[in-house]
Amino acid sequence: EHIKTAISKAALQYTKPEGKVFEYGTAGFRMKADLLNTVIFAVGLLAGLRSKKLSGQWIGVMITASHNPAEDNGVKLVDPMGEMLEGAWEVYATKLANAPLESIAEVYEQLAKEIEVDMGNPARVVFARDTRASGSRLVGVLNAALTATEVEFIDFKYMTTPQLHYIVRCKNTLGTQYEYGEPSEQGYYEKLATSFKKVMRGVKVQGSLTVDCANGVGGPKLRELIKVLDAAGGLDIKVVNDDVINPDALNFNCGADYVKTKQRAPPSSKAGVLDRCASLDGDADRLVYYFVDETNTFRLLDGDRIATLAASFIGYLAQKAGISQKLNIGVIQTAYANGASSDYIKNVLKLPTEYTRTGVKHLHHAALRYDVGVYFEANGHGTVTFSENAMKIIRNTEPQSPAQKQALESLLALTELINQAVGDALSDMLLVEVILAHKGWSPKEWLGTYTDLPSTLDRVVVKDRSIFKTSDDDTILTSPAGLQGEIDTFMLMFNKGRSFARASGTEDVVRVYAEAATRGEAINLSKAVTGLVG
Ligand code: 16G
Ligand code: ZN
Repeated sequence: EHIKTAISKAALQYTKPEGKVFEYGTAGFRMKADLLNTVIFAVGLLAGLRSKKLSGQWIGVMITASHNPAEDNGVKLVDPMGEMLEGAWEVYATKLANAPLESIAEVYEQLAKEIEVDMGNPARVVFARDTRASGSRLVGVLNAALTATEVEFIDFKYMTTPQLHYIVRCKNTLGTQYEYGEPSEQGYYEKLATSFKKVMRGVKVQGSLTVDCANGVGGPKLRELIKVLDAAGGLDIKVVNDDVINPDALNFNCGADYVKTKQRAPPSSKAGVLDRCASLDGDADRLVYYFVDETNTFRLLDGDRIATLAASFIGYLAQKAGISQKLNIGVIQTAYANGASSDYIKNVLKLPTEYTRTGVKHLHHAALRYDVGVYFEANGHGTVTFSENAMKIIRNTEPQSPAQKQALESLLALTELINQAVGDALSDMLLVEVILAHKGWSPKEWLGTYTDLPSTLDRVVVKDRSIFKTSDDDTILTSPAGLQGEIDTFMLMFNKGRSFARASGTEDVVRVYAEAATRGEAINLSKAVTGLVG
């Protein structure tokens, strides 16, 4: 009862924005930062409940709005294994966030009953934030909620989103056979650096890598990582766009989202022809590579490219290690993946590939069904997961030759280099560097593995986007009735034509993707489908 009083008292310090309905979406809650106080408070309450429900396991709270503009902010919860919050709990988060402050303590109590939380259990929460100016105020609110509900917590200050996911997983596996690492920022860097050095044995990185950090938290963290890497394997990283002092610089004219959606390098880029470049997003969970070719044309190497590169290398190592028959390797994509990448995976890599709905949690979930699940969204968010079975095979196979031994060791080191909890731009970057070094490839050879189909992505403003409902993998509109048939008819009119429309989960628009054999055809297909939707 005194907790209820404490909740009420703390909650009433804040004001709920009038008439606003909050929803825990694909990326948690995200909006203009000045609207977030009561939402963060609700998330703090829920984090404690989630931890109690899971017998006191550590739950993470990350305060970030990723690639969104500097004046936005957001919050998401991290489950014990470093995964996104379980789907059913998104509904509870939404419920608490919309509860009137006067009755939030009752809603909290009711919810605890409804989901049968043993309130006698301990509750433990770790949290961190990106570099946004609003972050410190929001941390204050989170603090108030956790204190009112007597939750044990640790403030990890500034972190990348994947670093916090890493911490959560480490905390919950400490002292078990699944120990993931030292639950500290330094532990994170050391894990990456140690495994990087192992896989780099005998090879050297060619040329330097310029990394655009979106003027976000990835900048200072990458600098820390570089110290620990200590130029291992000859890796020479030039850090650019790492201004975290000027609050408006974040994600402005730079970063992975800018590069992917604008299909160009940040205007500030000084990279020369064939220079290897990469961009992180504002919280460093997305990564894309790019370069300018001899004709001065911008060339993007997006999430599809990272997926194919990773899958091909892991497949190659598995073969060399003599375990490819025992490991089922799969590649998970979304419908936004370029058709040429899916064809390459099927026909050249000869690996199974499947589409899931957009949103990392869907891909991650599907990836876990394979021994090795490689998943990336085209926008650069992704990672590789290894099943328990895969880990056993990699650890326990007796090598019959030095080459096989080395392949097994490399695979084992890769399982440590890769942040299996969540897509992690810093870890993915080291993975790409390792593979390019092993293959002796410049970004040009990497790009040469297959040719992307020309594609378009358009936003269509509609009256009510909620009427646009899609099948499980986003590719088929089940509502409005009849629309899909019309889209199908158009697709058939273009060579290699493929198009789909889905309601955005983050913006009030319907997105239309189209690809075809030529740019002209892709544009025409897009025009036709956009016309049907809008
Ligand atoms: C969110 C998702 C991202 C997805 C994007 C799609 C997470 C952490 N993030 O940002 O994976 O690509 O939404 O946005 O799941 P859309 O629904 O507006 O197309
Ligand atoms: Zn992000």
